[in-house]
Amino acid sequence: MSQNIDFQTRFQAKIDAEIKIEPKDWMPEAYRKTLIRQISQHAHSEIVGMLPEGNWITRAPSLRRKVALLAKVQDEAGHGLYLYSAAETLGVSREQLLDDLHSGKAKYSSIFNYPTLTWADIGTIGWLVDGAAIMNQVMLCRASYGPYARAMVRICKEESFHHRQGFEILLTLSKGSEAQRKMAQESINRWWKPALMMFGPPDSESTNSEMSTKWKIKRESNDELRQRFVDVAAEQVTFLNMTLPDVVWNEERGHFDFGELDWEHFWSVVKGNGPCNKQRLAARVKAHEEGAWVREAALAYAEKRKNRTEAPPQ
Ligand code: FAQ
Repeated sequence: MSQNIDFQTRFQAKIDAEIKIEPKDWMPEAYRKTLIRQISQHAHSEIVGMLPEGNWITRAPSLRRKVALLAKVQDEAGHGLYLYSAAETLGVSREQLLDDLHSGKAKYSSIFNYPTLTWADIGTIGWLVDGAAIMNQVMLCRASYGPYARAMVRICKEESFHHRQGFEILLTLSKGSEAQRKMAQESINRWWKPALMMFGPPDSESTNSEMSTKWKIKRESNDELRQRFVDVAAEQVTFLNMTLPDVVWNEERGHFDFGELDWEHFWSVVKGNGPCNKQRLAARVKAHEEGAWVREAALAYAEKRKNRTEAPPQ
C-alpha cells in the first residue's frame, strides 16, 4: 500500500515536471484507462470521419478537388493508425478496440453522424470540423503520455493542411454564382452548432476534465477551447462575406456570443440516435468484414517470413 503511494507521488511529480510518461513506466490504472478511452475514441473518430467526406470523392467537381479530397481522406486513415498504435502501447489490442466500435459500445465524435448533402459541405468540414479538431488538439501535442503526444504533432500538421483546403473551397464558392454562395452559407449554417459540440459538454457537465487536467492529458477546458474557436471563426467568416448563425460580438465580455447549444440533441447523437449513426456503423462493419482477407493475407505473409528466419540453415 505504502509502496503504491510512493509510486503515485513519483508519477504525479513527473507529470508536474513535464516529464513524459512512456509505455513501460509505472502509471495508475485510472490514467491508463482514461488514455485508452480518449485515444481510442479519437482513433475511431478519424476512421468514421472518413465516411462523410468519402461520399464525395466520386462527385468532386474537378480532378484537382478529387485528388485533394482523396489525399485528405487517406490522411484521416493514417491518423487512425497512429492513434490505434498509441492505444496499443497501453496494453489493449486493436481487435478489442475495433470490436467495441463495431458493437456500438465505444464512442466516437458526434460530428460524424451528420450527412454531407452538398459539395459545400466538403469545404465546411475542412474549415469548421478540422478547424475545431486543431483547436482542441494543439494542446494534446503536449499531453503527458509520450506516444499520444508524438502522434498528435504529426496529426496537427496534417489537419492544418486540411483546414486550408476546406477554407479554399468555401472561398472559391463565395466568389462564385449566387447559387454557389447560397450553397456555402446554407452548409455553414447546418454545420456550425454541431462543430461547436465537438469540444464536448459544458465544463459543468464534463466528467473527465478534472483528472485529465491534473494528469496533463488536457490543458484547457471544453468551454475555453469552444470560445476560442468561436472567436477565430467569427473573424475568418468575414473573408467569405458570410455569417455564422447566432454569433454576435459582446463588448462587455470581449468575446463573441454564440447562442444556446442543444445539449439534449448532443447526448442523443452520442448515444447512437443522430441522423447517420446507424449508417456510419453499418459502413464500418461492412468495410471491416470485406477487409478480412487482407488481414489474413498480411498475417500469413508475416508468419511465413518469421518461419523462414527461424528455420535452421540448410
Ligand atoms: N462526441 O468528460 P468529457 C477530427 C463524451 S477528430 C462524442 O468532457 P473528455 C479529425 C466523452 O467521451 C475529432 N462524445 O470528456 C477529423 C465522455 O464520455 P466517456 C475527435 C463526446 O474526454 C476531421 C463524455 O462525453 N477528437 O475531427 C464528445 O474530457 C475531419 C463527457 O465528456 C478527439 O477525439 C463528442 N463531441 O473531453 C477526422 C480529440 N464530447 O468517454 C475526419 C481527443 C465529449 O466518459 C474528418 N479527445 N464526449 O464515456 C478529446 O480531446 C476529449 O476526449 C474531448 C472530450 C474534448 C472530445
